[in-house]
Amino acid sequence: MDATMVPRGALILLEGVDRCGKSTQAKLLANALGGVLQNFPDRTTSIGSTINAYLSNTCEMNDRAIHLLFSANRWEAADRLRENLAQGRHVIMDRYSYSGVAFTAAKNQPGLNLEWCMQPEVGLPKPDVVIFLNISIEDAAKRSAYGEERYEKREFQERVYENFHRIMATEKWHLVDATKSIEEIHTTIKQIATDTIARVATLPVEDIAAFKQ
Ligand code: Z5A
Ligand code: MG
Repeated sequence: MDATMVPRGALILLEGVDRCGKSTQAKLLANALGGVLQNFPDRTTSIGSTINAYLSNTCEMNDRAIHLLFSANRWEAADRLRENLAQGRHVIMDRYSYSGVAFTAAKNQPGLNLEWCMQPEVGLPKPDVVIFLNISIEDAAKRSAYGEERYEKREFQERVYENFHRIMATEKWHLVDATKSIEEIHTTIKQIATDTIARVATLPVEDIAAFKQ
């Protein structure tokens, strides 16, 4: 590596079911690493505001159309993600493509299987590491009552949980026990992140991976 070049940043993803603690841990990790925090859906964009309207049940939408909007919401952030990584900044993501796939496929509609749901993600930056905060729906539901948003229903959440576990059977994710204390989980996650940062620092910037067919 050229001495003037900065090592590239790491793309770190936190995934998991509702209430597992993603947002809590993503904030803590971003602070600890001095990294950039990126939530999905990003409700601050115009696509994000349509997603917000859908999630809060103020509009209806075709299942495929909303799925593609969730994906478009990632595509509109993709250049910025790559730029941050190239400039040596670590990006910590709170949900990403796998939430997109696990939630839409949980609708159990004909043709909306995991494979179809993953197609619009092809070409997006692939996380360097996926940290899955593992907790049962039963334990997660004890943290606070489900709210009013569209997917916040127990039976639906059970299917999302199963989908996440189907996806992870084909990927190398880090499974972290999300029933531990916030501090214990943070320590575990920080170690995984630190190892990942060291691993990717030697890779050329052009090597930022993308989801493949
Ligand atoms: N969605 C989709 O359909 N397609 C997509 O492509 C994407 C998303 C990206 C909105 O997501 C919805 O969009 C979501 C998936 C769908 N649907 N649902 N349902 P969101 O990310 O905006 O959702 P959220 O409002 O942030 O909630 P969340 O993600 O479910 O929560 P969380 O971030 O995992 O948990 P938290 O806010 O950090 O913590 C929850 C509570 O537990 C809180 O009171 C904490 O203080 C407490 N907590 C956290 N950690 C612990 C521990 N370790 N012990 C005890 N208590 C804890
Ligand atoms: Mg959250």
